Amino acid sequence: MTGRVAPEIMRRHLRMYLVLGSVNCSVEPSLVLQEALAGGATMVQFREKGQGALAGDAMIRLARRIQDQCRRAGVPFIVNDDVELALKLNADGVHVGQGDESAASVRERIGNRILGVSAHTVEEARRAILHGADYLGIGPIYPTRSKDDAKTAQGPAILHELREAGIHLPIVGIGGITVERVEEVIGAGADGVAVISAVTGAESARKVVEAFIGKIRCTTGRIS
Ligand code: 3NM
Repeated sequence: MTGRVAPEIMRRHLRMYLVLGSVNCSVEPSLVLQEALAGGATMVQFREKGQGALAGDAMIRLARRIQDQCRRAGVPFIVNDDVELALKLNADGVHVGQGDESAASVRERIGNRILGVSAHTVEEARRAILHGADYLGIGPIYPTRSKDDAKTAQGPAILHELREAGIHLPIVGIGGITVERVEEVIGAGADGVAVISAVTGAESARKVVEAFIGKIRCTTGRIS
């Protein structure tokens, strides 16, 4: 890699960001992913967390399979939290929360790979930027059942507040986002949506992702 990802490229990657792990899928995660990629998912995060999450070799095998699918589809593969795993697999990036290793130390370890940081306030967002984040994950925007330790939903207003405070870094909203809520989330200042259950729980992941993409295109087209 030659340098840090440019913000304009980052914004495009964030448009329809699928987050998934085996815990979120009632069928093989690779099948869900195949459908989602066919529908046009723009970036993928491997997040193997929660009750019944895989560990050890089984977890690494799944991560490699997902990475391989992302590579074929030409979309970035991001690893949640686990910097060791990201480096071992030569992933495109890492996403860390506030409770994980400090973003500054992650940046040092991952070089120019993509660094995403979860933030819940303007202060956390500013610190993440100083520490070298390429994008911010802001959530939960709406109530979610996909994260055990999720904070209280803040609503899209937090996105607006961050933009009003002069934060221009690419932002993705996360938590309870459905196709019907895209307009509100993008309209409040996010560049894209990060989604688990609306896609992994759908009868057709492909159709839902296509619907997300259609809605995002039409909303961003109206804004920019
Ligand atoms: N992080 P769903 S909310 C992984 O607020 C994650 O930082 C969140 O899943 C945060 O789309 C969340 O099913 C879960 O609500 C998102």
